[in-house]
Amino acid sequence: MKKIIHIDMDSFYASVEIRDNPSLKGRPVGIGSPTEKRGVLCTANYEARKYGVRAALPTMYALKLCPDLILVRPNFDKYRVESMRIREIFKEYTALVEPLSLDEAYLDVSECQQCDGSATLIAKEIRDKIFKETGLTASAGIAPNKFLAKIASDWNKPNGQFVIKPEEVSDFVFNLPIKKIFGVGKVTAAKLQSHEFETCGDIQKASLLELKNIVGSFGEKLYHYSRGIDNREVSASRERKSVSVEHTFREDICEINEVIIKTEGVFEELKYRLENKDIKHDEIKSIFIKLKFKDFKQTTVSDLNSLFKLEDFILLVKKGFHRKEEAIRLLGLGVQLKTKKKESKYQLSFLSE
Ligand code: TTP
Ligand code: MG
Repeated sequence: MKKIIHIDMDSFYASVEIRDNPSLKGRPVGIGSPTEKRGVLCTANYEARKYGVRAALPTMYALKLCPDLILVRPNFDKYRVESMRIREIFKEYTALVEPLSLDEAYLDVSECQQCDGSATLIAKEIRDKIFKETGLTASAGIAPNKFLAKIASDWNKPNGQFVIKPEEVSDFVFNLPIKKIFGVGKVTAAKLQSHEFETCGDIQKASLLELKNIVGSFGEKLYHYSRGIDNREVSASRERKSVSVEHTFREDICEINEVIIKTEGVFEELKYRLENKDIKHDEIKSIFIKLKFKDFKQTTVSDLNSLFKLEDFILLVKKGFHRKEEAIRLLGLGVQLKTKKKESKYQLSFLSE
């Protein structure tokens, strides 16, 4: 049985800005670009969230919800520095650290001897150290696998932690709403709800085949997650090959101009995602787009000569759209990353001769 900790910083970008400008404390703060640039928010502090302000919301709309919102431009270099500091703390406990973004990571502490081997105490100690060294708060989830640890870190947020012991897993998942499962967005949730699946307990009653018929290949993960099973390892050196953002629309879009407007929004999100994963533009090999048409057929377009620019994405989107001239239900934008060259065995043996 493994001991996995998932750590996630609280309202990360906003907390860094408030720490550095204490006059913002206690006031609603959003991090994002100004309204005139069609900006969207990267995040908001918990004061702003009371008004419904949250990440990915257009800034203009956020200001309508909360007219007193203080807008601060993101400063990614600062967030990177803090991210490095927290990763150094994680490494004091285990080498098995898998960062998911600047502000979150999985830690496998199964072999860690500190705190008498108690993952609960290790998580508490890590959160205390983070606060002492950075002045920022973090939340943690402690569980026998990644799937449960990630859900648990959200359970007592902000500045809290939650433990799911192995013997508590089956009770915990039984009442867990399907929306808490990573990968179940609005569309998948609606499909499952139309079959009266609301909780993991409901899903446990379905066969694997039944789930596959409803949600396709995701059915297999759903089958296992709903039982609290997840055998994924915490991998310290996973190399990412691509990053993408996809949007499924509530209603199919048939106008190319409307598709272009949507492209702008998805592009903004992709930009944030790359920043958050600390991926620089010179690590990008190529860009691509994906369209799914109303008949669920899909097409992808990529061009090695395209650059990471909105205009280039729009050109690819137009090309894909004209392949079928049909309404689309999903738009995805992404980048392929250059692979890091591994030291070849040949070179090593040459050096040792
Ligand atoms: P999150 O951990 O999802 O959010 P958060 O840390 O701001 O708030 P909390 O964990 O307390 O709920 O994301 C971490 C950072 O990533 C966030 O501070 C800003 C950035 N981000 C974006 O830029 N765009 C987004 O859509 C999201 C969700 C996050
Ligand atoms: Mg966070």
